[in-house]
Amino acid sequence: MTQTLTEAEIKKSTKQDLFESPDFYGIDDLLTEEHILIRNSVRDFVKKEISPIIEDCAERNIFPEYLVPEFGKLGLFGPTVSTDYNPNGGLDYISYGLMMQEIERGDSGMRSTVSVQGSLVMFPIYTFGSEEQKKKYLPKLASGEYLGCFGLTEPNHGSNPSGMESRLEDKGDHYVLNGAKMWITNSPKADIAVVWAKNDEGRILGVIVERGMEGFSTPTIHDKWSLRASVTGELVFNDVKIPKENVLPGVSGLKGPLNCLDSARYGISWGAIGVAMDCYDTARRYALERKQFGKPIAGFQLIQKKLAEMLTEITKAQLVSWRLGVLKNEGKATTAQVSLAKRNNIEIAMHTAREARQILGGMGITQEYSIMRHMMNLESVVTYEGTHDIHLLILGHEITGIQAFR
Ligand code: TGC
Ligand code: FAD
Repeated sequence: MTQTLTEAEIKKSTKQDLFESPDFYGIDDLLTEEHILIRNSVRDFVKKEISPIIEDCAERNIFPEYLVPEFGKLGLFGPTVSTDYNPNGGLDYISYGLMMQEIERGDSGMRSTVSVQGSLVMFPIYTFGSEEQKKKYLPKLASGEYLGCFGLTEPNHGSNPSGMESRLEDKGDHYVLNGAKMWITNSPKADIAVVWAKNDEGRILGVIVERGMEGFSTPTIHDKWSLRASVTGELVFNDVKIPKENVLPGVSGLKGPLNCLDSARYGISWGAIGVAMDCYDTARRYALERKQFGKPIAGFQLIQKKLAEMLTEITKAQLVSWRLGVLKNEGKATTAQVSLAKRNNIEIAMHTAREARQILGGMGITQEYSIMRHMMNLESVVTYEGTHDIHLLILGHEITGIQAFR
């Protein structure tokens, strides 16, 4: 982790943050000095490197690719991976969550880049990969020299990945991969893809596909109104020869990709808090400055109701994600607990963004403020990594023991 702030600056910024970034229940007291240092370093980076360029990138639909090695230097990629493979690794899940919160406060698309690389590419290689695969790929992914992507969703199979049609045909010393993946974050720029496909027995395997393999292409999906600073594409496989050493040996079945999703969804629960904090902070400042009927609009009860409800929901979301982080550190977090956090925190972020936009009146729809960009981004965040309703059904299954998906 690059230390960009002095100790004195950390104390100062922490104090200011009580004002800028709500910590109404003193959650900072539950964090270690290292957590606060990490959080403030990423916050500082976002203020200096992301906030000044992000509206322009989103408007022009440009992925700021040059930031990928900077994210690597800051230690954002795979922070929970062991230091054997990631010099910036060895951190806990609270550290990871705080990083996601701060990056997504800047932009959900930037958090997407980071969480795909860490939770959906490095995590499966680290957890299910061979020693050779770990040594070959993890250090380059950690530094940002390589960018990765994760291929699960297909044109005909989104919420129901078990129906996937991509096939790995066993040819003795290698596999042949055919099929297509859709809606893949980072794909047009990725050096490698972790791809899930069925073998001859219909069992799901994970394979590492490298850019340049014959028959492999990554067309871009254009014209998104959401996550415009993140690049999204397809993965197309036409008789791609996959060496057997590129198969992840440690897992088979849907539990492979779903295990990765548990980690990424946890990070998103923190990221959504970052968005809500940014919207709340923007609305609060605006309400104190903007005057109507001879006084700041912050003095009207209806505006105070909106701000009070935002603060309440942000505080509840912070407590949920902090506790979930502790459970993850102890290896006790369940999929249903992760679903509750992802679902709840995105919902409160969407509500906070909508209310904040209203507090800004007409100004709320302009690019001068971040709120409309956040609102558009959240339409993807509420859909990917399991839709809002899929997470409700995961909770319904947990509560009743009855599966309502099929
Ligand atoms: P089901 O029968 O429930 O389970 C199949 C097998 O998987 C096991 N399992 C898990 N294992 C580990 N972790 C979990 N969270 C697990 N959940 C289930 C389960 O025990 C079983 O194992 P086995 O050994 O018996 O085979 O599966 P199902 O087919 O009924 O599906 C359940 C459902 C709908 C919840 C699941 O498929 C699901 O989560 N669907 C949503 C799909 C999704 O989230 N896609 C995300 C794609 S990646 C993405 O969006 C990245 S965006 C990144 C960014 O830009 O930030
Ligand atoms: P569908 O599955 O077709 O769902 C459509 C609607 O039907 C939803 O409202 C859903 O909740 C509902 N529905 C479906 N099944 C049921 C049911 N049983 N009961 C009730 N309602 C149901 N995927 C990857 O693999 N890798 C990536 O990197 C990635 N990045 C993405 C980036 C972006 C910007 C976006 C938008 C998506 C990304 N995805 C990625 C895909 C994402 O995970 C899927 O979009 C998501 O899982 C939903 O699948 P779908 O779009 O096919 O919708």
